[in-house]
Amino acid sequence: MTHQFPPGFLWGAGTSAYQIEGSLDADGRGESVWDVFARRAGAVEGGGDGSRACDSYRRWAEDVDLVAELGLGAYRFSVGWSRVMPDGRGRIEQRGLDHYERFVDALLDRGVAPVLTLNHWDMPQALMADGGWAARSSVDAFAEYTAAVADRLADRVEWWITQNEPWIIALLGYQLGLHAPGVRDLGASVAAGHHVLLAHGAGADVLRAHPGTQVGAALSLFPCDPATFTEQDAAAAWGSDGYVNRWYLDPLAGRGYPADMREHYERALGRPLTEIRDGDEAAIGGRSDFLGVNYYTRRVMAAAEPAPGRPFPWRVVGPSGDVARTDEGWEIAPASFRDLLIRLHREYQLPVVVTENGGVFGDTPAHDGRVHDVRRSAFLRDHVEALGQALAAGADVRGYLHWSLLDNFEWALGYRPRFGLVHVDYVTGRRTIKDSARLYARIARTGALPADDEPIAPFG
Ligand code: IFM
Repeated sequence: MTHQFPPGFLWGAGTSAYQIEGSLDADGRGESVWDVFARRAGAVEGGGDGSRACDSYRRWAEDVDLVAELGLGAYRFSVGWSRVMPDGRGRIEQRGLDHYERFVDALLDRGVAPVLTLNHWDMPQALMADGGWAARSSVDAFAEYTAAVADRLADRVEWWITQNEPWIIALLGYQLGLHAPGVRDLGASVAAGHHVLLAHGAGADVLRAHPGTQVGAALSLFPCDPATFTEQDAAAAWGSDGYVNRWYLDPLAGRGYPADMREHYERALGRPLTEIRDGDEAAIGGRSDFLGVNYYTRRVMAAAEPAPGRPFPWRVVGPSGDVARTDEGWEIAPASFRDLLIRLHREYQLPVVVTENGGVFGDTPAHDGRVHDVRRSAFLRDHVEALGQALAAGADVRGYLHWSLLDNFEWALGYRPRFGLVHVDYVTGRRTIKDSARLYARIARTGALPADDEPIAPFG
């Protein structure tokens, strides 16, 4: 089936500051938690860091040209928090804001809608003196930072994403210690996740004072399926859904935290969740104009006894049999994407923007100088088709932002995984548009999927 997407549907691509910018010392930038974490021995595969990345802080005009050349209507990027508030609180670095103002103006000049993320994991290191997101003071710090960026840019940026992937911040940053700031403490992770959501509420309140802004948080959502038809595995899937999805969706939608997951946390920690105070849930809910959805794959779950390193009675077992996978081993599951979007519409009723979707496919330039990433093209096609099916079933989805515009620094995995529509040679900085980007340009221009056998013209 070929779906015709509605006029005005936002087709775009995304990146984030630490993953592409480099120039970590430019224009008075302060240290971020990732600067410090990446220096830890063994923290990043291959020992890389964001000091050069795609060199986008200097090559930003080239990136804007790429977005325009592909005919995309939207570009999602993040503001480097420590470029604007180098000390975490107080002093505002105007040179950082000048950079993003130039960047936003260049996008607007090209008819590209900026989608601005405020926190894509690069909290100023100075805020770690209090405990980072584990400390409640992070909420006020985030509101201060939001006000500084909004005062400069809210007159021209419509789409704002306060937080990127609260669960991943809590899980990898504070529970497992695999991302910055490298904390391994379940209690700290609950506090961090809660403060990230509270900060969404505080940031949204700041942005609402600026008319015409649309505010949302981007959640990493993983549909959770039981491995078998047993009641135990069904309960494991539901528990995992509480941990990964509902713990964030429910409070954002104004329902407060789900009671079943609160019990799981309280049992695992052996204490009540005192970090969630009276009035907090009311300060998180009802403040989102849209829900940002980052979708990559699903989780197949089985019941398991809690054990050291496994605080809850479930575990990820993965799909059985031979399934299609990306080069990172993630199952490619577009039907779960469709079902997720339909579920969100039925259960949460918030308009959705797909703020991330993509996969790792390691293709590099071939003998003809082009990148024939046929598997990314197939991935894109299948997910856009699933999105069309969700729209046809009534889901209120306003846009799709592919992850990522560029190959970039993939956090603890370093530079090996390539998520880009555009290949980046990290030695020269050279950008090469991949075949998948040509397909995507075609989709963005026509608002429909081309027939399977239609040749991919350059951009015409
Ligand atoms: O690269 C990341 C991004 O920063 C956040 N969402 C998931 C992507 C792929 O792992």
